[in-house]
Amino acid sequence: MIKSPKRLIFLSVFALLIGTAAHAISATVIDTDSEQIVTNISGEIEVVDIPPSLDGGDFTSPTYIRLMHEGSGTVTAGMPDFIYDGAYHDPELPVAPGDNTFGNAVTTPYSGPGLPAVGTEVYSILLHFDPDLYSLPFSLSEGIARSAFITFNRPILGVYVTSGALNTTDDIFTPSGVTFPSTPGRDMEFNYVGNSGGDQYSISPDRNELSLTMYVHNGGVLDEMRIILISAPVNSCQGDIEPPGGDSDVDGSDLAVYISNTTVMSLEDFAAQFGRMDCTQI
Ligand SMILES: [Ca+2]
Ligand SMILES: [Ca+2]
Ligand SMILES: [Ca+2]
Repeated sequence: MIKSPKRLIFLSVFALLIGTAAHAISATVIDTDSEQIVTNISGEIEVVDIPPSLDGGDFTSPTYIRLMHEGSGTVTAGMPDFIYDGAYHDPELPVAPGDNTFGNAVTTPYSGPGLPAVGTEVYSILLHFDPDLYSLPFSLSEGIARSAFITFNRPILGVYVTSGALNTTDDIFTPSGVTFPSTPGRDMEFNYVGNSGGDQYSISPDRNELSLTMYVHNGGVLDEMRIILISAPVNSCQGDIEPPGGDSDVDGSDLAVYISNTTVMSLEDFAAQFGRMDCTQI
C-alpha cells in the first residue's frame, strides 16, 4: 500500500529513472566463490582438483582425505533426503556384517532445513579417502584412519554417505568425464571400527562445521562423503543487488543495477528497502 505523498514522489522518481536509463548498466552474474565456502580445514585433509578418475586405486593417498569442490548443481526430484547429522559405531555392539553403512551405529537425527525445492541451485563438496590398501590381506581391525575438521561460511544442508545416495547424486554435480567409484564400498561404514579408529562424522549445531574420520581397513577400498550446501549466501535485503552479492546496504549503486533489470523485484519492494544499511549475508 502506498500512503504517503513522500513515498509516491520516491516511486515516481524511480519510475522515471527506469524509463530513461533502462539497460544502461548490466548486472554481473554472481559466481559462488569456492575459496570462500571453505573457510578453514585442519587435520589430515587437503584441497585438490577433481581428477579424471576417482575409481578405487586411481586417486590414492595414505596420508590425506581429499576435499574437492564439485560446484553447483540443481536439486532434482530423485535427490535423496538427508537422514543423519552424525554417526559412529556403537562400541557396545558387535560388527554388523556386510555392506551395512549404519548397522549398529549411534546416529544423530537430521535437524537441518531439508533439501530445497526441486530446481534450486545447491553446492557440492566431495570428500574422498583411498589409502590404496586393496591388495593387502583382508582385516577389519588393521587399516588407516584419517581425521579432519572443516569450517564453512554457510550452513551444511546435509551429507550423503551411503553408496546409493552418492551414486544417485554423482551426475548432478560432476563435470562430464569424471569416473566415480564403481564399488558399493565407496560408502562410509559405521558398522565396525578398527584398531586405529573407525568412520565417524558430526555436523555442528550451527551446521557450519563438520568433523569426520574416514577409516579404510586392509583389503578394503575407499570412503566418500558428499556435502551439500546452499549455493550462495542469501542476502537479508533483496534490494542489495549490486554484484558481487551486495555490500550490506541498499543505496544508489543498487538502484543503478535495479534500473538495468527491474524483473528481480517489484519497484515498491525496492523502494521500501531503499536506505537500509543493515543487510547481512545469511
Ligand atoms: Ca570406511
Ligand atoms: Ca568405504
Ligand atoms: Ca548495496
